[in-house]
Amino acid sequence: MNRSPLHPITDADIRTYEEDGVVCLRGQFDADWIARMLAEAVAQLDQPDGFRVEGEAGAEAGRAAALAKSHMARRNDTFKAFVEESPAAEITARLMGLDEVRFFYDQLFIKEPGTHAATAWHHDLPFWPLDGNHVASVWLALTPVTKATSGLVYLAGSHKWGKLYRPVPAVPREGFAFPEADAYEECPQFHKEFGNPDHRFLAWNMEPGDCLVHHPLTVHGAGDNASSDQRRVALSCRFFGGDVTWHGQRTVFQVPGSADEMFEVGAFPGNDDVFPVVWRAAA
Ligand SMILES: O=C(O)CCC(=O)C(=O)O
Repeated sequence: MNRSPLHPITDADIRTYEEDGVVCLRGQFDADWIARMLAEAVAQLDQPDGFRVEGEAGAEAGRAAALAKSHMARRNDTFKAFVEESPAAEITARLMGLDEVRFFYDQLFIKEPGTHAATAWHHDLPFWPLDGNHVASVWLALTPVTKATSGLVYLAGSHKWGKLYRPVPAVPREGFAFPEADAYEECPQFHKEFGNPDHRFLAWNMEPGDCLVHHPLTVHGAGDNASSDQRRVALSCRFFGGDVTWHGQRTVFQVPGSADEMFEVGAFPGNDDVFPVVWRAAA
């Protein structure tokens, strides 16, 4: 399994990340990583935790049809190894121009064939207790992904709009957003704007091992998995460093082991126990 990116992160990749707020990188993870993570991801369908859609046509008996689950790396050695030993952290550091990055959290998204579980348009920062630009998410395709199988669609440049949209969880819950974030404006239903020439929508057909890396304010969403036979599995890992500061909780989202009082608002949350450094440039 490769520790470093299989291909150099180019100046063109960095420019695309900065300008569009997202970049698609091909083939940076070897087949062993994909096989290992796909097996561990699919095994999560049999676990009772996470946010699940049950009883859809595509689900095997007794299994969730869609699963969204977070923080696996804090309790599962395979996901932990991916965070610490795969090239994911280095990829984000190079795109953000940082000498080191810390692990924020990991998240798994599975949608079985034929599952109605669109990912609503959103951007990530309003869900989190952080401020700053230097948080990047690596969304790694573990299966083939197209727009029809719920591939992500991004709005190029939306990370520069100066907007914060109200964070709405996949399964709406009373009290999810705290008053400050609840007052943010509603994120528009951008699929109704697909024909609008003022917007540049970005989507990719991806193979297992391709990844998307996005800025915390880049707006994105995904449709249902309309395929009759293709499962869609993606592992999203998030890393931060550089200009990030603690904002305080905007929603009930909390990284296990962290608490609001542990961090000073406006200061870098450099707690090695909760947010360990997982990649550092060679001296
Ligand atoms: O995979 C999905 O449907 C959602 C992914 C996402 O929103 C993210 O990784 O930030």
